[in-house]
Amino acid sequence: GVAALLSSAAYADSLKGKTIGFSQIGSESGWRAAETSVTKQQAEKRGINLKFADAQQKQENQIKAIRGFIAQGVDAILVAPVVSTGWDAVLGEAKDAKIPVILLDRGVDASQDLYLTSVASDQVKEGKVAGDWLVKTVGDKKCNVVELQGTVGSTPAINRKKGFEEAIKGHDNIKIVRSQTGDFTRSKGKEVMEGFIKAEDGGKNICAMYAHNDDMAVGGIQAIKDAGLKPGKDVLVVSVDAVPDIFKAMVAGEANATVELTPNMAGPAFDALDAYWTSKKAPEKFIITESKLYTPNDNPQKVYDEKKGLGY
Ligand code: GZL
Repeated sequence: GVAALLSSAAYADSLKGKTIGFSQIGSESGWRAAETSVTKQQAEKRGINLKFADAQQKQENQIKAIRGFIAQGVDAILVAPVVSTGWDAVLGEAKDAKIPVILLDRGVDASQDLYLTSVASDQVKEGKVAGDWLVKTVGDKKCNVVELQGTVGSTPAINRKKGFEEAIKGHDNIKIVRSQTGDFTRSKGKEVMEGFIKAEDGGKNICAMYAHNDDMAVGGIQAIKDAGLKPGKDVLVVSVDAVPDIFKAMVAGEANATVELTPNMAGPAFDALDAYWTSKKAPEKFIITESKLYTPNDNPQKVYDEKKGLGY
């Protein structure tokens, strides 16, 4: 109908018919799965021929996929880099092949001229927003925190830790007593939280669990319940992503706060490519997506219902 026609007309032709490779990390979390489905929807809308490669969270598979895209002579490459180091060589090969690379949702420690632009959230801010919420919630009450870190060496894990520590600095009543990676997955989050509870006298003196993503938080919530404790009450639960299942936990009174991360990193990436190909002008180097705090005061059932329809 006309609406569809108008919406497709909203996208410039410079992307139509182009072949773009997407090296995706894997499907370790609900958020990652949503990013994949949104990227495919965005490509479809723009008439882009998307070549998708799932790396099962292994950097060597991402590097292989990128080399494959270069060999195919794709027009552009999207990469969600699983860790921040080890990209210089392969990004250099893409540059030599004159194929623009756009980073999605995580950063790299490579020089900025090796990629056209990066679309990601301000992950230090995400950690800060989470920490500020905890500071506001506990006041000057003693609060021992256990932290479920994301994938070791990934920018979200590094930055979300940094931001949270900034927020609790100067509040000596709040202390991170245990911190370990749960690799952004539910199963590992549950396993690590079980270890924390065992190590912390059955979890009695654990006041809060800070997870770098909701999937690890959901796993941790199960471990808290298995230990006979009440998540959301005995142990406060704060995390990042705002995926549907954390709102389901909020409705059940088992989670307290999450910081939203949009799964639509590809939309701004494709728009930047379109601008670059149309105007020959390089887009801004860092496109930063919004971060918003959600708590049970924000009608979690309604948010759950809305998000459920967005490709999670
Ligand atoms: C953050 C993104 C993280 C999500 C996790 O930008 O890289 O990776 O927060 C996902 O859910 O595993």
